[in-house]
Amino acid sequence: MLQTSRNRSVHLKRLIKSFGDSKGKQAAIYIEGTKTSQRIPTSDVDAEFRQESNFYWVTGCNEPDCAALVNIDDEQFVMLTPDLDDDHALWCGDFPLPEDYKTVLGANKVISNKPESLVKLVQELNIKKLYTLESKNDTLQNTLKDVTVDKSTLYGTLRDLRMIKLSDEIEEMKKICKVSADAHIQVMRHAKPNINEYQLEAVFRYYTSLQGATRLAYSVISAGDERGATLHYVNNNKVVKDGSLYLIDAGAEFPDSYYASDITRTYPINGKFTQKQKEIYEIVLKANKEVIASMKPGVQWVDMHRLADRIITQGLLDLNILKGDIEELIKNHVGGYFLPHGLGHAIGLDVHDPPNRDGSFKAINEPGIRYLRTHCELKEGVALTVEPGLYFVPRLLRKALADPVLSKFLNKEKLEQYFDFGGIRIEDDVVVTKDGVLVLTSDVPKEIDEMEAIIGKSQ
Ligand SMILES: [Mn+2]
Repeated sequence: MLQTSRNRSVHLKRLIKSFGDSKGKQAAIYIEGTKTSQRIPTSDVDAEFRQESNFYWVTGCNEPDCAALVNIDDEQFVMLTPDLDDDHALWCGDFPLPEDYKTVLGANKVISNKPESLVKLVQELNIKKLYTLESKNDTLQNTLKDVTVDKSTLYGTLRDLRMIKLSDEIEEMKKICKVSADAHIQVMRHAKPNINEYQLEAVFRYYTSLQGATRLAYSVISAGDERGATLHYVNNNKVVKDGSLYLIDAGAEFPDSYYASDITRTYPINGKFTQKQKEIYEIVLKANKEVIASMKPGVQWVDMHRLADRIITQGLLDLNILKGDIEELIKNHVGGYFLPHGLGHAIGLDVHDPPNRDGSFKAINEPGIRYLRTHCELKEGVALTVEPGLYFVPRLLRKALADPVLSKFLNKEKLEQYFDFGGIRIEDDVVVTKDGVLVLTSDVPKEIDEMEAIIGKSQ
């Protein structure tokens, strides 16, 4: 059922303000929520409903099959809601009435969510331009023949607004991060040699569900042995061998407030780091901690990626896995073969909060950093993941070894000893404050001795 969201009216005001240039020009914002659907089109099983995040951010509405229109001229907010009947209530329970959308969500008007109702509304309000989002099934321009439908502006506007979290949103993020953090500790306690990856995934799901966070923010990556080097491994069905590393990347979300958590820890499944594991782990830990200590308003996120890349490159140089001059290694992007993904991404209502996919920054076409999903300058309220990693991906490394330039920097004999090592990633979620960051996931241990004290030791 509908819930009051304190952010909702503030979000709506910020959105309208962003379209200030369109005031007095008969323009409106139109946004659709998630429609109910079947899991498979021919089946009789409903797909799990999850509200579209932009729609939720603007309206605070977590009901299916709704849409909203915001008239920029007079700031009126109209909800379009599904026509539900007693039959619907019989199977699915009670549903909100038009009055509820007004009193709980602050809608000025509530109409039926049908194409003809939208056409009538747009005519009544004399709207000439509609800002909306791209959607797969969009027949809006055909429905509204006399209206200019702009599908490109709203995405970037909402992305930039959603980038800055208000205090209520930070509170929501703290809550979900705490739940996920506690579950990560439980996973550590349940770890033991020869356990299956799905059993540890189940521990995470169990402990987050127990706290009401019955949904995952993304598919769990539960990876033992060399599978930790597969960045988005989701099979989670193999036994984790004694002596190997275990990587778990998992975050839950609450089913009605949606904010995501995204945490990764990597540790030996048997609870004791070998010297070899320790050496690599400490490099990643250093990158994680130094980035977090360097983050504050005004800092460029791209520079933080470069800082992590430098720490990892230097670490591999110190271990004699790489050779040569550090500046030469950096210039040739050798680190990108070991940290082949971006340092982190915006997080909020979505685990990957809207990335800059609309060409608002020029991607840097270099190994690793090309996958950075955002190029923001840090500002108070920006929430990001910090997730440096160090992976030994044989496929990638064989390519580097065969490259006449890169191979000069690689100590082949030493490197080959790591081909079955897997990968290490340490991921925390942070929010930028006035002069630094608040780490939302600090409850999950990441120091070697702290983890060794917990792994395999159920309470
Ligand atoms: Mn992440």
